[in-house]
Amino acid sequence: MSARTQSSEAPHRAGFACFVGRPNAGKSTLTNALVGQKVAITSSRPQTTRHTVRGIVHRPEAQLILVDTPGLHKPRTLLGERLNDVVRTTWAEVDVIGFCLPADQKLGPGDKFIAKELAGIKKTPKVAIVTKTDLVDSKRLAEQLIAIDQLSKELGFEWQEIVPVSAVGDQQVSLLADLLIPLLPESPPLYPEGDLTDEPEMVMVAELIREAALEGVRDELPHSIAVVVEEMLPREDRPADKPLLDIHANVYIERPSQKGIIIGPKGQRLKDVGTKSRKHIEALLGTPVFLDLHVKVAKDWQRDPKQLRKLGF
Ligand SMILES: Nc1nc2c(ncn2[C@@H]2O[C@H](COP(=O)(O)OP(=O)(O)OP(=O)(O)O)[C@@H](O)[C@H]2O)c(=O)[nH]1
Ligand SMILES: [Mg+2]
Repeated sequence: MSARTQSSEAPHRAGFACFVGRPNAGKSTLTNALVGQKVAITSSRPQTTRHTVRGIVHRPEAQLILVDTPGLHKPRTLLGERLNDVVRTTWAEVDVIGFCLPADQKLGPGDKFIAKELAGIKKTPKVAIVTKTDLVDSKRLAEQLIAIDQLSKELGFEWQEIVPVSAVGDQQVSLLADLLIPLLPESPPLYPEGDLTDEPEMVMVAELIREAALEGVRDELPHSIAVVVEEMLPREDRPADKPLLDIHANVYIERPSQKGIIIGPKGQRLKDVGTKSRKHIEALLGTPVFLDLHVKVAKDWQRDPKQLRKLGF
């Protein structure tokens, strides 16, 4: 940590740092670890994040607003193209770009492609973040650090920092914040004290349902799932000390043949998704919830502009 950030006379800083990288690189897990609370859903399936999610880190001397983005990938659908556009718009607007590269995978064409695009954004400092360091030994980590340094040199720019972190092992996570903060502009706080995200509750609820629905599904199905909360209403006629919130949500899939998998034998799978997500929703909202889930087909929604609009993309 530099003397400047420790000094009580240091000016207050506030600004935006985005996390970009390939799908599954650990961007959302890192965002949650820095914020200290789950603001973005995560999963072992690639392309989990589908919109930018802001997570806010509060320090006495700074407010660091993290912008978690969808993984940048070779698009195969209109949804994929839209997600990539979101990433490119985001990195053009932030104060610092954090490029996440998993320690347990050698740099691939996907990483190089992203680095090349980043090289073109001259004005914004770029920090390379080596994620998932708990999965590798120190020799492998050293090789990765060298490869990442080499990559920027080949492309004619320098990383402001190269930081190895483990969000799961809680290693160097707060150091990363220490290194990002000096790269933010001088500014008063941009969000009220205590706010951890600006995600609307309805969106967070839908995401928690999608996260539960993603668990255990394979192949194309994770990509086919979308969730929309239709209504959240306090149940009438409940005593003040025993409130209940009724939540009605639709789980969309793309083909009638996928319906059976999502619902499961005798509806058990959908029931499990409901039970699991309800726990997280109740923790988020701080109130008991009755969750009503319906599975609907939105035919080929990932490729259909009209359906995408309906689903909020
Ligand atoms: N061992 C280990 N696993 C991690 C770490 N960070 C993330 N993961 C795992 O990596 C997988 C992907 O994590 P996400 O945070 O969803 O990745 P992402 O980059 O946000 O992925 P997209 O939203 O699809 O672009 C999940 O299974 C995480 O549990 C880490 O520090 N250590
Ligand atoms: Mg993500």
